[in-house]
Amino acid sequence: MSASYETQLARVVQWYPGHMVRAMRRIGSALALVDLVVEAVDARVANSGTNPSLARMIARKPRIVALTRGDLADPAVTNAWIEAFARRGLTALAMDARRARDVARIAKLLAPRGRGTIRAMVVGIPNSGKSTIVNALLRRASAKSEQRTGVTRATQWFRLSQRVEILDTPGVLPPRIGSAASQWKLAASGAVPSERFDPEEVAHSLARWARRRGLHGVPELEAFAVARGFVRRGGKVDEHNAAQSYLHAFGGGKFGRISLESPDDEEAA
Ligand SMILES: Nc1nc2c(ncn2[C@@H]2O[C@H](COP(=O)(O)OP(=O)(O)OP(=O)(O)O)[C@@H](O)[C@H]2O)c(=O)[nH]1
Ligand SMILES: [Mg+2]
Repeated sequence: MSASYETQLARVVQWYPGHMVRAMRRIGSALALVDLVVEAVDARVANSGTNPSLARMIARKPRIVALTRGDLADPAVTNAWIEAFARRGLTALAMDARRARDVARIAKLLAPRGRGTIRAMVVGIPNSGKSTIVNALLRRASAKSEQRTGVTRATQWFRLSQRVEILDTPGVLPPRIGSAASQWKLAASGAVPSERFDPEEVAHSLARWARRRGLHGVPELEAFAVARGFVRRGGKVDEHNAAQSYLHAFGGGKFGRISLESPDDEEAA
């Protein structure tokens, strides 16, 4: 990977909009009210998909990790993550956050004990499935949830039952995203708004990463473009639109169940 590519991608992905600053403040002030924090982490990027500043903020609260998109991740790698979190004293639950049956394990932890009200808060990076978890717990689509990132802009309380309440919060990325590898992985997993990165660079990074690992389900971008008919008059490949479609296919699991990070990754690229 060339240095210019890294600096270029870094410039694009390193941005920290004001609404994330405000979200961090709101999360901080709501923290005193909650008994449990649910951190939504995309199982495919269970390292880059965590936010160290958020983790520091919630460190003193009882918390669990909801490994969302378990249906899209490699099940063996997800199990390795669950063990890795356990070694750090954290309970991680793998789930398809859209399924009420999967999130029921979170609901169990929210059973009221004694007389008071139980309050939980769902936090995580953008697009990690926070509102989806809330909706699955409610068994109805109340919290706005969409495929694009940055949908939830304000914190919002929902009542799960008479004495259980849950707070949905906006996604917050770390102020600095560590390595170039973390940057393309976060972009490929949908945590970064599509207008903030070049889909061709990210698609090529994903293809190169898969090639090095011998993951044959992940095609080269050019082959994908030709197979899907992204060819302009004159035979030139329309790489930009092909790359968007490529990332969409990856996000929908069309290339297989793939985890971009595992706990025993030595080199993150
Ligand atoms: N396949 C799959 N899709 C999921 C899962 N969890 C969430 N999604 C999808 O991911 C997209 C984003 O989910 P949201 O719940 O809106 O994510 P969020 O964390 O609330 O996002 P922001 O509010 O933008 O920070 C939606 O299209 C969901 O349907 C999951 O476990 N599996
Ligand atoms: Mg949301």
